[in-house]
Amino acid sequence: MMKQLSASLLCVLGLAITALAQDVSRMDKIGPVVGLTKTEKGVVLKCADESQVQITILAPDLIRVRASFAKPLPEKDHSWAIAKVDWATPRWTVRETTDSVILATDEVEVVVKRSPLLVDFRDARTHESINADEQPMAYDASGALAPVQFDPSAGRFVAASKKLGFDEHFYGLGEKAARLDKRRGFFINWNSDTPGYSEGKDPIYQTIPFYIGLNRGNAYGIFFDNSYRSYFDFGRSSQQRVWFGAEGGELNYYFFNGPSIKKILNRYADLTGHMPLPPMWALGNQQSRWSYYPDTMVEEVVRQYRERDLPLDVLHLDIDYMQGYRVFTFDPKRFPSPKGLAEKLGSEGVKLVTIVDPGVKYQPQPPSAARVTSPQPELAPQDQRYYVFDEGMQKNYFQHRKSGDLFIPRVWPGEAVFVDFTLPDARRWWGDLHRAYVDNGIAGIWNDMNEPSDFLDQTGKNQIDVISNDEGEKSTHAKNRNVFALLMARATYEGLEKLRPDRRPYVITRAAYAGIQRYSTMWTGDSNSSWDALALNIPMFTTLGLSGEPFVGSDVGGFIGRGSGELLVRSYQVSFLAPFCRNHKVIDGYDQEPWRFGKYYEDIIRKYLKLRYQLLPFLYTTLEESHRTGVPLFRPLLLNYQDDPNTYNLDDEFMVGRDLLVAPVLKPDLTSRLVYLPKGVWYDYWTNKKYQGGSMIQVEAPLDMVPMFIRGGAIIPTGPEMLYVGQKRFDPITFSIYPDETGSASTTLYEDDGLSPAYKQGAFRRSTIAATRVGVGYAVTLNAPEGSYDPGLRELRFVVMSDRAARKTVTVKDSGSERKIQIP
Ligand code: MIG
Repeated sequence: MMKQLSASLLCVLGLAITALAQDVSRMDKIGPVVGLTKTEKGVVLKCADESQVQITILAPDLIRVRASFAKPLPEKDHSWAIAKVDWATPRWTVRETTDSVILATDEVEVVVKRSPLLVDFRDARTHESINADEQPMAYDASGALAPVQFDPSAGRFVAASKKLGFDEHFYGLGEKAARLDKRRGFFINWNSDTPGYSEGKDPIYQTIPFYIGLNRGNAYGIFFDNSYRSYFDFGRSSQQRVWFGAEGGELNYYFFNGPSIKKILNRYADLTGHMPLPPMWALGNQQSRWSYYPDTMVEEVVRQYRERDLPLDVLHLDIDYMQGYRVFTFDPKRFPSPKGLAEKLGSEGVKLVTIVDPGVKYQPQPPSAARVTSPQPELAPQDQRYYVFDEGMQKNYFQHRKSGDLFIPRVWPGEAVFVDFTLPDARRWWGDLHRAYVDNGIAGIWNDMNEPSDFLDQTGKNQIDVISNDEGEKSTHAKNRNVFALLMARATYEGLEKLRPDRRPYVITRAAYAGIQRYSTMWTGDSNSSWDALALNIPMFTTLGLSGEPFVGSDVGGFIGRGSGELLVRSYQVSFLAPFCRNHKVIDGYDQEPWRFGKYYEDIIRKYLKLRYQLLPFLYTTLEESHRTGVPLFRPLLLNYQDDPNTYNLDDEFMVGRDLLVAPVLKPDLTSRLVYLPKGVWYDYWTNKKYQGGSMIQVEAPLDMVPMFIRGGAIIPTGPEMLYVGQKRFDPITFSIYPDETGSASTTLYEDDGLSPAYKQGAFRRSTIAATRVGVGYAVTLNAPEGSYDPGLRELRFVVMSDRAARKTVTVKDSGSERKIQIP
């Protein structure tokens, strides 16, 4: 029965996709090149059919292609995703042959064949093709694609097709409920509220139209910066073609030259923005529930955590803290003194994060109704008048339909309105409203429902005629849906930054568009409490990392459905090393806090949470690397071992940074599993047993143990055990040395105040540590650190882990200057 059902489902799906793909290959093609204008940064090609193609050289490894069909390129050139537009033009050349126009940088050669117009990105040195058009760029001139077109008024379907390599692999594309390698996959981007999604559900919450192709070990990237509903086909409908397209807008994409994935991620971060460092406590353990209320319940949860000796940094308040789901208010009965509560929890080392949805309760009142006159409007009764609605109406910041009617979706408060976040003034206003939280000691903001979700209609059809100002363009939902969350997060981040300039903002979002990392961290929405959903964590986190979003996590234990102690423990064994580690559960779900299944499970969970806190110096160092380089903390093996094809499809293991490899158990009742270790020396974290990598090994994995390995050549810095970030200083710091074949190991340690934005001005300390074997002992060099931050005098311990029996520890005082340490 199930088999039949899924077979027929597949059939229907297959048909739909084939039809779509055929349409793309039958689409109208851009005309041949008939003229060329050279500009300072590239060329504009004129085509026989009045189309234009602009090729812009941004960096030796970054080239932009922009095409308009049957008309000139528009003057306006704006994207919410792009962080950097002022690129210093690198050295480049252009030459023409009878059949081609060839642009070249030191790295890439862009060969544009004139007729038919085909773009081929080649290696400038070898002249080998890296990524080439399979067909000319295409558009839907006749509107024949109407059945898939969401908003016919939005414009025409535009698409590009690329040759598909026989052994080419695809990564990225943001938040997809799919495995790591996207080869043969077909995906749609249209931000959608999809509770209880499972593998294959598409689209889900986010749109990151950026992917990485990996062909014979060499990688390139493509960022199709188009916020309309978009499509990516990695060889699902054709053996020879990859295509991507969108239901409107421009064909506008960026080509990133590798060959290393890390280099591409670095450039992608330059283009769409680097993730700023969140406060260090964001790496602490977090707990949530839909919903904890009243205040005494919140206190009880924290009390339980402390009584049970479980680390905790953050507690989330879900929608029921508000007065009738009115954002920027507190229910005066449930939370009479949010400030008092924040202070109380603060003394236990726990911060509060409140959820903020985009839906502002629609609350028109007769003019006679009393105004909110309380000095703290967010705490005044709001049933007479609701200050947020009143102000937004008065300032005309809410979205309207084309007809001029106010757009009134239905969300948690019932009838509601949405802010037009494309308006800079509206963003500033929304940001300022967060005073209601900041003044009450709320430490961070959780943005939910920002697809934006509408209970009346989740497809977006009911919003299709909603207009956004969009820099004066007054465009429709078809263009603005996918950037709504990005702009809301931006308003939130910029608001927090302004209200509390000496603190790093902490924002977490469900929906997103490319560039979101500049403003917010994320979690993967309403997952299931199931083994399948747990297994999906790894490809989802690593894929998000490969899409420019380093700070990721999911509801630990799963959000919807019935969990178990075993599932919760295994879930922590994945998430205790994810940037975002938060247990969360749906309103009608069974309780899921770490102690809810009994002491046996609680004890194991405690062990992993404590280990997370001990690893903070290592995790924070790796997070700072993500901020600086765009290379994520939570990595697929292929990111560190790009030349090893055994890693290309591997998504039941992950790495943290370069040095830690984790192979969690993702199925019930298992007490051992196979683990792939890449070439090199590896140490079992628990037993210190040494392995030679390059093969699969079978390892024990009883419930209290997650298989974990340290790369030979690594030094792992750890701190003391703690219950919350800031409870103790990082004193001592222990450097565990895991020598490679040659007896060497090295690392860096990044530190700063963990709270303020001063690190951007150089208030950090980066230390490099290297160890080499000398006779039977080790010589350790601690280089003079970089940066102006001074963590104060403390102890540094050095332990060589090569041989557990003969392990030696040397402790020195950290003086902040160059040191040579001998380990006998
Ligand atoms: O319609 O705020 O993904 O984490 O608990 C559901 C209530 C709205 C969805 C979020 C979930 C949150 C819930 N929200």
